[in-house]
Amino acid sequence: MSDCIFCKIANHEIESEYVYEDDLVCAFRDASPEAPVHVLVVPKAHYVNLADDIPAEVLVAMAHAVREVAKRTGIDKTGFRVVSNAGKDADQVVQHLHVHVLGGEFLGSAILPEQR
Ligand code: DGP
Repeated sequence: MSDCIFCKIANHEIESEYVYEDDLVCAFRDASPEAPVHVLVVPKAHYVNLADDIPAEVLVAMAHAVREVAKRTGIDKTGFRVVSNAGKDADQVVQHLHVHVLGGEFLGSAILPEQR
């Protein structure tokens, strides 16, 4: 989509701090980190969120990218959280499918950082 910021980052029209990339997905540091490690994994093709009809190969690539991000940022052993906001009630701000990978400190049991 021409006016989508994550399409532009995923296709290098706008550069970002990339952590991982392959043919289907890329991962880059969140601009407003909520944890010492906060990386977004996004597909290169445009989907709005997980309520969309996402091809299985894209979902597999995203899961693989999460594992790579965890390894490359050193949180694979200490633990991490994966969150994907979908739609209004989840307060999804960027309308391009993405998962947040959060870690690098104890995150507690609350899902939302402001509840910690
Ligand atoms: P949400 O749609 O609420 O799941 O969160 C969107 C996240 O995207 C939020 O944590 C901030 C991040 N973000 C928004 N714009 C940019 C950007 O231009 N670059 C980067 N790296 N992150 C962004």
